[in-house]
Amino acid sequence: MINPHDAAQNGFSSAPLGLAYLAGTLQSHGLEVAIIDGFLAGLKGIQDKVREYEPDIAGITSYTPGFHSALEIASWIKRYRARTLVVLGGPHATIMWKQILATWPEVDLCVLGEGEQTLLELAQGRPFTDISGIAFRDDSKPTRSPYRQQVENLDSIPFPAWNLLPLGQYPASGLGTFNGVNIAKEPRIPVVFSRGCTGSCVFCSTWWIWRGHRCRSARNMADEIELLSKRYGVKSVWFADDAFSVNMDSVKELCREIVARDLRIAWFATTRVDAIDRELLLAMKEAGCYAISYGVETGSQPLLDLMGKTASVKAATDAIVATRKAGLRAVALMITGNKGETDETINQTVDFLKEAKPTSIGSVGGLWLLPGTALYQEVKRRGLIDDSYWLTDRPTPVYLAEHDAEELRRYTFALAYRTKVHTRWFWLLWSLYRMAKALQHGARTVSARILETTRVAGPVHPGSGRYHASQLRSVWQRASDTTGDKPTGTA
Ligand code: B12
Ligand code: SF4
Repeated sequence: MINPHDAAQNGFSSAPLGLAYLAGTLQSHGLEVAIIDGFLAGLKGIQDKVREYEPDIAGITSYTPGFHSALEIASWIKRYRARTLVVLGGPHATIMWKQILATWPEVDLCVLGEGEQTLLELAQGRPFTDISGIAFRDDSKPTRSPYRQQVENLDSIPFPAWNLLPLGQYPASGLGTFNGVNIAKEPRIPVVFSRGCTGSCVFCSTWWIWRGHRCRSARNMADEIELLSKRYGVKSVWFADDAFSVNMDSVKELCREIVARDLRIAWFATTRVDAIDRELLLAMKEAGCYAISYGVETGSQPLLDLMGKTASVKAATDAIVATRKAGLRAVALMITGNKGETDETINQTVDFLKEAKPTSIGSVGGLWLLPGTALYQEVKRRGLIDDSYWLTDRPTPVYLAEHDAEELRRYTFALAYRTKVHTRWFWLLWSLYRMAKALQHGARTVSARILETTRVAGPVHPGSGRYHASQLRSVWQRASDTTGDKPTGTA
């Protein structure tokens, strides 16, 4: 199982949880498996390990950003050992399987969505035609089997194969001591309590992997944390769920389990603003939670509605204020340059930030266009992009149909400094001033300085990370549609 070498976000990556889950299932059936994490090993390290293992199957994770590094590994493996079955899984393979199989012969097969059972059947040597949830070539034509039913009871999935990863080598993230844990020193390890989300925001592709929302039992989750803590000495944990607390009662029960078992961990989670209340916040704090990231996106209600985000600005304000009052850090994940964004909506967002006062802001500086999303489909229908974009290794495109790069920079600046959007003249003068200052002090550019202020400690999802000016240089073009299927789960 291979995590590509280009897997980091702002230089940070956590242990590859999805691959650990897949390996856990294979291991529990007595199959031999290894995980190679390119984040730790780099491309050369991946190649050395593949030479050492001579695998029958090489499974590679593919996100849309960084997809071409997964391909780079696939083609090297095929050149090195042609009879290794090269399998891609993860979001990009799930959505773009048709294009992938039509274009890159080095990929033998794509696994669609949840992967444990599918990969197990592949590894057990079942014929492709008997396995649901895969895409392959039938007489050189890309085809797929029926989608696989999601695992109904998440507790039935074996725990991730943590024995295959050097957990102590993963980075710590954040600052401070919580529940007796110095999070700046302890490697932060991901877990998931639930899979999927109840929402269907127009820019998000999570539905493709998980469809609806499912939750583990509190006892099963606490068992895993206990194992991580007692066997591997893990103290800092990240709940990598898309929407951690959608099932609030289950989370309360989990918190009780953590306290009752005296599991001394410090942890944080990401959730929806409408999935929190005071009682839950207090329970989370008592169980060692120190921060919550909320997918707020904007402080403009009409924009939220356009995004298909079934949450209100008021709920976001209430959630953030209550989180701070409960003594937890509140991170607001924001997106600038949404559909319908104007100076006015940015100013509304600034007002929201001033009122709610989140501890920090996570902002990507633009709205990413990811295949499979309703937004992507719309932009495609308007002829502004097409699937041939993904044949190249250009950066993930940003939605620029309504705003140019300069405007996005102004917006990002306004959010970072929580100040009203300035006129273009002010912006120009300010930029010149900063440029002169920057030249005075050496090499760093004005924009780099501005953009640094938008960073927050740790990964924030979705639509998070650092904004690169190059990502705004998206190239729109026309061509044919090669996407696998229509998104039925997105708004
Ligand atoms: C942890 C995480 C990260 C971590 C570590 C990633 C890692 N290698 O493990 C870090 C912080 C590095 C990261 C970075 C980014 N991430 Co991220 N991340 C997540 C997050 C929160 C959890 C992933 C996880 O562990 N899930 C739980 C496990 C069980 O699921 P899984 O990984 O999807 O794996 C299952 C299936 O997908 C499948 N599968 C996956 N890989 C494979 C491989 C094979 C061979 C097979 C058979 C099956 C298979 O089987 C697994 C088990 O069922 C998800 C959201 C989510 N909740 O899933 C976003 C998510 C994956 N990230 C996303 C994005 C956009 C990013 C960034 C671009 C963010 C940014 N702005 O920089 C970067 C991209 C970095 C890069 N170049 O690859 C998107 C991906 C969208 C897309 N279309 O690609 C997601 C879905 C968030 C979202 N809702 O939009 N991320
Ligand atoms: S953006 Fe967040 S709330 Fe919306 S569908 Fe994705 S995970 Fe759910």
